[in-house]
Amino acid sequence: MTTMPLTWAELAALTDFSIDTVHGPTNAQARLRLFGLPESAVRVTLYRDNHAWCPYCQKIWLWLEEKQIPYRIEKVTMFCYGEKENWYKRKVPSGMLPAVELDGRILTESDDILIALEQVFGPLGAGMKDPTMLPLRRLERMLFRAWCQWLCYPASPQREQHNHDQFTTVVTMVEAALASTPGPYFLAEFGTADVIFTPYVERMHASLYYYKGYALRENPSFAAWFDAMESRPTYCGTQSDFHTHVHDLPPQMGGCWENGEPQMRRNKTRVDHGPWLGLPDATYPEPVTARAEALSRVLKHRANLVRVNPAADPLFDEALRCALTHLMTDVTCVPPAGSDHALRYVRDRINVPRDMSIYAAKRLRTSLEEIASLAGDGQGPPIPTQHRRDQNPVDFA
Ligand SMILES: N[C@@H](CCC(=O)N[C@@H](CS)C(=O)NCC(=O)O)C(=O)O
Repeated sequence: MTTMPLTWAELAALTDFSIDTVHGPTNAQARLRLFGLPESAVRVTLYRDNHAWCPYCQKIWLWLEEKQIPYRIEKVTMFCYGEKENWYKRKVPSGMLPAVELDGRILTESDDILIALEQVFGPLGAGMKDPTMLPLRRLERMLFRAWCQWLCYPASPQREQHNHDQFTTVVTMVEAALASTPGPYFLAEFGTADVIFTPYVERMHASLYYYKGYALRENPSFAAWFDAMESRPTYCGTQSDFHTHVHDLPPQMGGCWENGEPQMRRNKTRVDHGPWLGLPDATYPEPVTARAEALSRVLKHRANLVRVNPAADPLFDEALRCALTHLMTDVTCVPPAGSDHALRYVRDRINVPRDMSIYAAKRLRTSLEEIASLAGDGQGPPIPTQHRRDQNPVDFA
């Protein structure tokens, strides 16, 4: 017997997921954040990328969320994804992100932005210029350089080993810094030091797992730090997943180089094809709302998803309903022949946290893959590595 997928109306009846984007938990969809205050309290506008991917933007974003400073968000396209908006180029001629407008004054450069915000709103734990911060800021840059050196250049086997050793030497220094304080954070209390390490440590974790077979989170002090960060709803609201990072990094970094080792190959297969639940990109318990969130986000963008998909609209519409039926009910319905590519096209283009949170994305990727596998093993068009115009935000405006 063939099971029919639910209709769109039946699917819509299965989710009442909603969050208060303005006053509720940290989220990538908000255009305004008030934390219970009136709109008249807003003195800050954060200009950040549409994809909620830019690491320097994440730094400012997380800081504002932790300090609960009311702010507006204006989203701008990064060069890799599409055309930079003219209104933004008039404000910031370089087009670089992030920028902040503070009481009408435009600020750029994430470190300078943090310093200016601290002057007005006070520091978050130890401030940017605190003597305890300066060695940590230098250490973060050292780790960043060792990571780039390993990830972003092709290397002979000897050079690869050298780059690995250089990176793990700096990791040992970071481990020592983390272990030297009483709690899991970089200083005695959570603060700006943790915010500064967050964006690139998250990207290192993802990229080294996938391109080098190296698990940053298996270092004990890093493990405790990641666990502590994941206990903060602010961080979880900004957190991306391995799949998003590893495919967003190559155009941004000018290339990421695989080392071809067996562990690397296993990790790569896992990130690209699943299972996604259980990957170490998130280890906190799955929220009970994950599936309902994924469904509600697809419903919101359903017409655009169908329009941009390379497959014929009616075919993809039915296949997508099969995947969503599986997502919500665990019932398996066979999608139309030829829809395997179309479902995997979406599986590969869910962007965390832009589209949905990490567990919602894991659930949706799982159902898309499960249903696609019933139609065949056809993959979607490859994810580009020179740009990500396949993620152009104008398609979802
Ligand atoms: N030093 C700057 C670096 C900012 C930066 O490199 N931003 C990148 C994004 S991560 C950018 O805006 N690139 C232009 C673009 O991609 O459109 C800072 O700390 O703010």
